[in-house]
Amino acid sequence: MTKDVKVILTDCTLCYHSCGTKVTVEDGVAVKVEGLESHPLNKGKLCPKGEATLDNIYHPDRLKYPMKRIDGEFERITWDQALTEIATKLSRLKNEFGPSVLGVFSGSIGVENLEMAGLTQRFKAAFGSPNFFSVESICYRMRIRTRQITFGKYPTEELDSNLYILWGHNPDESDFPLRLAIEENLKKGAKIVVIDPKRIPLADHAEMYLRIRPGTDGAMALAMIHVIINEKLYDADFIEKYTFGFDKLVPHIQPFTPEWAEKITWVPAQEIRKLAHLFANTKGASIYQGTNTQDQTANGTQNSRIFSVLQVITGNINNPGGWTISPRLKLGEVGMAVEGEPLGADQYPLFYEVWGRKSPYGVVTCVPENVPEKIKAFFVIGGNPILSMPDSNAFRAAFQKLDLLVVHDLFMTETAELAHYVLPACSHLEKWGLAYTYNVCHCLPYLMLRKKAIDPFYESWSEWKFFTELAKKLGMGDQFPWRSEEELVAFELEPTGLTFKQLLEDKPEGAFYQQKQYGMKDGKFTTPSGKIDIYSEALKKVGFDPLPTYLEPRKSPISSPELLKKYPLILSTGNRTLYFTHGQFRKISSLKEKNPEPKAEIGPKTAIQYGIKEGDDILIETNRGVARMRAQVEEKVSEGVVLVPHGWPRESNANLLTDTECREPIMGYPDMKSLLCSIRKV
Ligand SMILES: Nc1nc2c(c(=O)[nH]1)N[C@H]1C(S)=C(S)[C@@H](COP(=O)(O)OP(=O)(O)OC[C@H]3O[C@@H](n4cnc5c(=O)[nH]c(N)nc54)[C@H](O)[C@@H]3O)O[C@H]1N2
Ligand SMILES: Nc1nc2c(c(=O)[nH]1)N[C@H]1C(S)=C(S)[C@@H](COP(=O)(O)OP(=O)(O)OC[C@H]3O[C@@H](n4cnc5c(=O)[nH]c(N)nc54)[C@H](O)[C@@H]3O)O[C@H]1N2
Ligand code: SF4
Ligand SMILES: [Mo]
Repeated sequence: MTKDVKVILTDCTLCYHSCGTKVTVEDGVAVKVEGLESHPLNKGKLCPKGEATLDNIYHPDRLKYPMKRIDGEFERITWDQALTEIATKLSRLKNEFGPSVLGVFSGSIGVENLEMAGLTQRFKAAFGSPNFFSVESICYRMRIRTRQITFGKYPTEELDSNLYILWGHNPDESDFPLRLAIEENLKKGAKIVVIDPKRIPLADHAEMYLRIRPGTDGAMALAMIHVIINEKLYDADFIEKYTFGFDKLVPHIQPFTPEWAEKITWVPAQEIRKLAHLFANTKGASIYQGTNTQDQTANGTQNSRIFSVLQVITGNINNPGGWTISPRLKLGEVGMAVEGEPLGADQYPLFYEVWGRKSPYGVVTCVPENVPEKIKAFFVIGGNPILSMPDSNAFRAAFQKLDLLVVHDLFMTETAELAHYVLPACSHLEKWGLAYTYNVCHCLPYLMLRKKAIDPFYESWSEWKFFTELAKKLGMGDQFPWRSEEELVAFELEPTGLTFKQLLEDKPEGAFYQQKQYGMKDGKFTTPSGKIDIYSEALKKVGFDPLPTYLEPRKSPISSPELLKKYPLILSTGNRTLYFTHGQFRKISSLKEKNPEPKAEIGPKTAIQYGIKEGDDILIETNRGVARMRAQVEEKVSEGVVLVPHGWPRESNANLLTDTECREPIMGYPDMKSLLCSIRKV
């Protein structure tokens, strides 16, 4: 008999980049996943994770059935039993304590997974709770917010540039599409600068490599502004036409000299001057701010402000290779508004609201301290907060106090192990969705249908099916009106003018939904001043400096000399590896072989000082806890600094070392990049 063979064009969601793929399906079984040549991000290539897609999708450890934890053991139950019991418990909690006792969390796979994030958010709103959390309150949203405050809109760096300032960003590990683009642009004469405590591979191609002390990037960037202003390297015409507050910036910046910055950052003043010249004299230059590196430190919001001001005063806005404001993609809104404010909104008002524009996100670092008083039930949809959120012990203790913890995932994660109910989720090949590369991926306005290529694995359900069926049990089925996943996606597409059918039949490979435009058009910005706010009333209103400033990390050689006696080394956590996404894929042998163990990287002198050799098992300790890893002694790593990866299980979990209470003051992000630690051989 001949086989039924189909080739389906869709995207990869094994990390947030959403590369284009071709999936070959034979008699209902996916047998091959390749890169899609016509896709503008990955141009036919796949990273090792993407190549291992089928090992993940068909992994024997995938969750097959709904399960309930009874006396510490998981037992298989039916979906109907799970949903009935969850609904009964939720209703009881709501009657007794009100709807905001429910908190929901969606993970990093959800940021660009519109259906997952949207439906999770919708569910809590239909239930009546404002408490939606996601990785957005530890990653990336801070920069979106800050750029919105500054520009009214959200400009992003492009894939192509004339000067790539890799500021705490290592594309070889974390940004496959950008790495491919840099390769091409290097051939055309593009330049690179690397600012990093580790000499990353691209430093070998760089004009300059600056070895910075973690957490001090803001100080260096301020000194660059100092040089650009005082040596008159700025774009006076651009500043005059499009900005507000430059006159206030000039006196404000005077104390922040390169010599001041050298003492703080360990980067020589002369190098800072040189970089300021290179940056100001290159048209089409961009700062590629580490995707979370600059957020997860005490100066996070201000770092994003300083980078914005650097782009602005050099006129690197809306020009090819600079930061560009993409056309906004309007989609049908799956999320819903709800009364009340999420946890953290009062403490971190700018994260929640700016100029009356509210965001649905609560501040996740506030969760542990509010369980069980305010939060008694919690849903985790596509995330693993026990490994990924700061201070795992605090999250674990909090989750153990919940009346109800529900996890919807493909695998039994460390978070799922604590759950009352674990529910099997469909992978991206088993459900319909909408893929877009807009937010994270360097302003490429590209849209594609994420296609259901194969049937769901055993009894796994999509987010649409799970929330729709649970809503029915709770008597709020009318709030989930879509009768199928396809209908939901068609609803999302409505405002774009593209239809489901068009994307399926005419544009299976995806399409640019709008063309990018350079230039300043009418030159108006949707800020209160109508210009780009170098001086920000929005920041002033909530009690912070309206001009860019620097705040030393709370745990550092300068700000906490007492703590330094016990913890003399600087700790930065969460450097990415190409082979894993956060806590995922540790069971896929082709990937695990490439990166078999968690490695703490230290410089050779630091190793000698602590009597540690390459390959030794070591303990890393902070004031919050201890983690065990293998020592990797590397000349590439700055002395006095310890770099550890996150996402490893059990005793190697880097978030045993981090702290929910060590928060950035404006938006509440945890410090994961500039802590203090000690190390010792086991
Ligand atoms: N393969 C893979 N790709 C991923 C992910 C993944 O888990 N796996 N995760 C995705 C997600 S959600 C995110 S947020 C991004 C993260 O992306 P990024 O935040 O850009 O992380 P990295 O690319 O690992 O780069 C971090 C670099 O910053 C350096 N660094 C550490 N501390 C500091 C500091 O204080 N200052 C400076 N200047 N440099 C510092 C490190 O040495 C490292 O080279 O990656 C995304 N891509
Ligand atoms: N110390 C330290 N910690 C960090 C960081 C750091 O730099 N340092 N980085 C942080 C950052 S930037 C981020 S974004 C977070 C990420 O944090 P998380 O998003 O919590 O991390 P993941 O391990 O990727 O969890 C995603 C889960 O979703 C599941 N999943 C995959 N696809 C689907 C699906 O379609 N449906 C459902 N329901 N589930 C699915 C996967 O199996 C996996 O268990 O980690 C953070 N943690
Ligand atoms: S970078 Fe790799 S894992 Fe991420 S979407 Fe592309 S192929 Fe998939
Ligand atoms: Mo992230």
